[in-house]
Amino acid sequence: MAQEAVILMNSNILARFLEVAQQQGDKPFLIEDGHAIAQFADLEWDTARLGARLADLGAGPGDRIVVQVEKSADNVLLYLAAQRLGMVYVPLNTAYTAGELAYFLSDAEPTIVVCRPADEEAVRALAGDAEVVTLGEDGSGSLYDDVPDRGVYVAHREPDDLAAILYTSGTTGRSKGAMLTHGNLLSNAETLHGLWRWSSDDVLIHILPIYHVHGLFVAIHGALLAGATVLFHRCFDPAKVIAQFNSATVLMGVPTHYGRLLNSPELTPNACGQMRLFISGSAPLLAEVHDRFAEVTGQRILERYGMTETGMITSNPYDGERIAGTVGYPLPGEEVRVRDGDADAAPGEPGVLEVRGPNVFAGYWRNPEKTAEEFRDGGWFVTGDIATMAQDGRITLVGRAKDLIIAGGLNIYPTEIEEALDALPGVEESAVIGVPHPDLGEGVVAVVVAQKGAALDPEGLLAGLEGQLAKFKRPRHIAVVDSLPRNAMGKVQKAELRKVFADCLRKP
Ligand code: MLC
Ligand code: AMP
Repeated sequence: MAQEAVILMNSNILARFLEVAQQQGDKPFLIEDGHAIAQFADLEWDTARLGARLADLGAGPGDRIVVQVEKSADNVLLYLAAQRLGMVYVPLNTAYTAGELAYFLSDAEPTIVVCRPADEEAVRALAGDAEVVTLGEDGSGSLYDDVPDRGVYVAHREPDDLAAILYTSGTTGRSKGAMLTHGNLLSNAETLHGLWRWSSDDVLIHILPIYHVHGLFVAIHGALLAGATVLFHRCFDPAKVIAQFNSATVLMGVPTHYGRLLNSPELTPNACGQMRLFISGSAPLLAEVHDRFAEVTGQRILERYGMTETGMITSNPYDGERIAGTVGYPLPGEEVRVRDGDADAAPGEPGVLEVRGPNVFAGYWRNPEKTAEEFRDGGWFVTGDIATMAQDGRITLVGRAKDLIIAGGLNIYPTEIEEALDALPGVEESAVIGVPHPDLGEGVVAVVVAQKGAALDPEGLLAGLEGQLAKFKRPRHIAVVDSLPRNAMGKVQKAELRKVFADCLRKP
């Protein structure tokens, strides 16, 4: 009988990144303020030891690690070390309150929780049996207390094994954990690698948080797969970023970043130096911002569209025409359709955008009902975005079927805020809407009706929300009104409210 060679391909995304890292010699991976804070050559050993530390804490493949810490090189290494061990990485926005965290911990049931040193006591009270370790912005904290002088191998993972769970809110009920596999993450990273012409000569300016798809997967994965150096920023300072255009090649941001760059006197026609690619996504980029950026810099921003559940779905072309107000074409290897009921919408006609492909997530964590609701036969995922598809396949987003506000690239679900407001004393009901905001794109406005005899004021209501909701979700304007406009079916007419309050946040 012929001997068949069995080749065990490891689909762990870290295995791929380490292959690339090995070819980068002594090139820095992360640079902050001119200093190398992580090297490609060290990734193997650093992640091996940190992986051993996580193993010593009792974790193994498939176990969840919940991480709510400030952006730092150590945070990036922690993410990679978790992948090394085959763990499922669950990053959380640092703005989430203890109340929000309690839910994520009970849902994810992690083996390890990594939090900021200052939060340790509060997190321990919520973490049950999980091991709690701390990681400060400066690398302090108990995570590094007992890192052993031995490493762990890169765990073998199949393409369908989970690499991460990212929580994303829903229009109803609590946040859902989108389960992303090694196959999802690697396929999206490889597609974007080719499409956006990543190379090891690239230098990425990294200004995004690393608890979302955009900053962690699109940006960090893109650089790791290319062997590109990253200029690391913990917060966004337009002047500092513009000063790096001479030594960098790629920038990724949300529209708010581009608006702020444009408002910065340092952005001049000669400022763009070496830059070859400006990418925007996570929220609609106003055509006006796109055009002004092109006028000032001579560079057309490349707008792309994606979701937590799917990674990137469409992109304007690298070489072809980048048209303001459109999100370009479906990525290679992915299929997109625009549905009007059970049929495809005619070219140019609006419908709900659906996507399928290797990028589409494996479902919502421990929530088969929600998963079933969001998929159509044949594996099509329903995005909830309303789009048109031109004859040539170009996609334009024209609205949302989901009641969602996107402020500064962060998703905010009105229902969650309405529920919190309605639970406050004296509140009869409320409606939360998004209205134009010059810096954030959209801002949150709450329209509240008082119970009979109750006196409500906006300051009191805001104080009532304190500690319950992450700050970025809090209304920027609260109006107390006698009643909410309703249609014949009794449904609150939010479109009406959006008109009435359209100008209330125009001045930031
Ligand atoms: C901060 N604040 C916000 C806010 N960001 N409020 C509403 N919306 C936001 N996005 C509030 C804070 O709570 C704080 O309130 C005040 O504004 C100042 O905070 P800050 O930290 O100084 O803000 P700043 O640094 O200016 O942050 C703005 C920002 C940031 C745009 C740089 O929000 C950001 O990095 N956004 C990117 C989010 C992102 O990565 N999205 C990708 C999701 S993935 P107070 O009361 O304390 O003063 C995805 C898929 C895809 O969507 O396609 O990419
Ligand atoms: P999230 O659930 O945080 O991943 O956000 C995904 C949502 O952000 C999408 O469903 C879109 O509504 C929105 N989005 C992402 N990219 C764009 C874009 N380029 N233009 C408009 N909306 C976008």
